[in-house]
Amino acid sequence: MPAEIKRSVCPYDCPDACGLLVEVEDDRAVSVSGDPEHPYTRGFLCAKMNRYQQTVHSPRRLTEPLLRTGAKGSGEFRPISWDEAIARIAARWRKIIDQHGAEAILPYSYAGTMGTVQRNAGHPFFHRLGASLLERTICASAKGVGWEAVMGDSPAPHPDQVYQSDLVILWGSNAAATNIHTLPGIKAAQKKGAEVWLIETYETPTAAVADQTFLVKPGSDGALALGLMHLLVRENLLDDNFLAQQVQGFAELQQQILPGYPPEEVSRITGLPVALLEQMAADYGRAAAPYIILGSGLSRYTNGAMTVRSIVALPALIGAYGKPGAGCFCSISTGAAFNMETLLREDFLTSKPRSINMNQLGNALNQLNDPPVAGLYVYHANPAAVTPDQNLVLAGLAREDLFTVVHERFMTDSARYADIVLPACSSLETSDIYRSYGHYCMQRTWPVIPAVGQSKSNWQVFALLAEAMGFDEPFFKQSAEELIEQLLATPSPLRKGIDRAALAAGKAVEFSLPENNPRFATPSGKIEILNPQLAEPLPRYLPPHQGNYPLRLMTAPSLHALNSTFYERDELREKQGAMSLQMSPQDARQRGLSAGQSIYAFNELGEVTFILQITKKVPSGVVVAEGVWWLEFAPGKRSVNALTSQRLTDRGNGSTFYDNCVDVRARE
Ligand SMILES: Nc1nc2c(c(=O)[nH]1)N[C@H]1C(S)=C(S)[C@@H](COP(=O)(O)OP(=O)(O)OC[C@H]3O[C@@H](n4cnc5c(=O)[nH]c(N)nc54)[C@H](O)[C@@H]3O)O[C@H]1N2
Ligand SMILES: Nc1nc2c(c(=O)[nH]1)N[C@H]1C(S)=C(S)[C@@H](COP(=O)(O)OP(=O)(O)OC[C@H]3O[C@@H](n4cnc5c(=O)[nH]c(N)nc54)[C@H](O)[C@@H]3O)O[C@H]1N2
Ligand code: SF4
Ligand SMILES: [Mo]
Repeated sequence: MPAEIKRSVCPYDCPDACGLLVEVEDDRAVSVSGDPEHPYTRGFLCAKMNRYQQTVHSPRRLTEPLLRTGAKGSGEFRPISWDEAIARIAARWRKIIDQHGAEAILPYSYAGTMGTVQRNAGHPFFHRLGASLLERTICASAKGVGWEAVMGDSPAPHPDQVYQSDLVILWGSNAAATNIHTLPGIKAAQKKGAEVWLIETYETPTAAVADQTFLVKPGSDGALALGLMHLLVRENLLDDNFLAQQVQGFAELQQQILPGYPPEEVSRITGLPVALLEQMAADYGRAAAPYIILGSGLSRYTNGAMTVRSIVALPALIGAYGKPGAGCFCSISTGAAFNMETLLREDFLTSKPRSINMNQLGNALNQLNDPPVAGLYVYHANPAAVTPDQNLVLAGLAREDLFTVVHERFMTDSARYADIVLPACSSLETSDIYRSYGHYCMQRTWPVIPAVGQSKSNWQVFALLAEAMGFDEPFFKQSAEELIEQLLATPSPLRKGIDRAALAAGKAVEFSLPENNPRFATPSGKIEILNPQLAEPLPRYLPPHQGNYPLRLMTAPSLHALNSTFYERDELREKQGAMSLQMSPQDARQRGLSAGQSIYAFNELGEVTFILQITKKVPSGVVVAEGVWWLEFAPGKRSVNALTSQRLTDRGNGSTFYDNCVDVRARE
């Protein structure tokens, strides 16, 4: 058969949601490239996805259901049929329900695929079952509540607006790794004369794009924002009209920031010299259209929601909100595009089951009683690697009395602990509908190749499980396509006027941008610097967690992986080199350590072996572990999350991956 080019979407948890062109020959994907007709990603892909076919047709793909034959974690299994796998799961779940009730079963999923239907396929099933609910707050929930505290439901600007900015501030965003499609707009603005700043805790690859990089002490950005506000007041750089008409509570804030955040104090907290703070405030205050692109890393701290809230309030002082190319870009929320109840089916719940925070899986598996977690069903997530407090998570997964099912494309750290492993389809083998959290497009997909081996999609597996559990609602008998049609049949203001023919042809189409009327979607209609509904009505600086170890650990994303995804690819792993810990020359010297040496980082939670990388890009007092490595490729028995804690954020119940301290020693 001659090769054919088919459209698809990158399914991964990345704001860009790139349009793909997949070259298919003899039912195999032979090459993957960017779709030049995508309105935002415009034809280029990141290095990870350029060879997506190597993931899809990897010799590591799981192709048949497996039953555990060895110890948990050993990875020893034998193949079984789908019929046997489903029958075993249903029989064991019935036993668990008889003994403990359905709440003893816990689903664990996150964002292996971002497709609306496949991502949420388990919700109706587990609601109907009465299983424990999972609070899915591992990623950016503190950022969300931080934005909402000030801006309510106000939508984010169109990401192309950056082009109109004259001062772009990448505030805790490693866009070169995690959001590369913002870079063309930023570079175009720069070419027209815009200045680009990066505010970070170490020099990430994105520093190469920035005109100035400001390295702050981890967790101190809230103080930086409040300190800049203090200086804007002092230097009389405020937009008084805007403050009077569009902002609630500036007078109250002013009373607090004048005594509370003088530059000397902010310099002590952030580590930035006073003169630099003064320069930043002056440049920011005088810019015509300053635009903040806010990453989520700085929200993954015990003060994360308050930090975001303080930063989001800053542009209000100079009237930047509402100006083209100015303001703050947090994240795009287009959830209203579909009636999600059609899919989530909360009406299937007959009681209110307990809710378990996914960041605290370790506690849940080891400490819960009445009932205990007796059954765990993991799909499109890799909790053994990505969840904090890995030692506790692995101890839980090793429990002989825990029945674990993992639906996966690869033999991940989590799959190794399963009693039954089910093979999962890749996104090229399924139908779905995608939105993005970085731009305003949606796109529909159909399978472009047949399922690899005996793999099945999330939706298909839940249909089988529903049948085996005797759920006879017609809902569970639909196909994914039928559900997509239903989602599309319900109108939504966001989808009004979209190009239906293009959507049906598999192209990405752009939503009509929400109208800002009233201007700010808050209870007062104004930007709420003072939010009377919160226990803390005004932003203030909260310090991050104070650990008993001297080095702050940055658990940052890798350029060549996406969370624990892409470790199946030898060439991408090789580009990362070894699982390393980056340290400043000064901290290495102090400990008598040298580059390339096997070292271990440790704290009260555990210890992790890394290969030491010494670099001036990391300041003293900070160490950096990029990537969430599979244990199979780790130099020791644990990976980075054995050092991260289950503590939650100040608001939003989010993860605190960046808010941990360690020390480092040479491995004897
Ligand atoms: N290549 C690649 N792309 C990815 C991912 C990946 O793993 N790899 N992950 C995907 C996912 S799930 C998400 S949520 C996003 C992640 O992207 P983001 O949501 O932006 O989050 P991070 O990249 O974790 O954090 C951004 C930056 O914040 C910095 N940072 C940490 N603490 C502080 C602080 O206190 N102050 C300041 N100013 N900066 C700080 C970190 O060093 C990091 O470079 O990216 C997605 N895209
Ligand atoms: N140290 C550290 N820890 C982190 C982070 C970090 O930056 N550093 N990032 C955190 C963040 S922001 C997030 S969002 C979480 C992400 O955590 P997860 O959502 O668990 O992300 P992944 O590690 O990418 O694992 C997704 C898995 O889903 C599988 N998969 C893909 N498609 C499908 C499918 O269609 N069906 C099924 N059944 N499986 C599929 C993939 O093979 C992959 O193993 O990790 C968090 N953990
Ligand atoms: S990971 Fe992100 S940048 Fe890379 S192809 Fe997917 S959506 Fe695009
Ligand atoms: Mo994430």
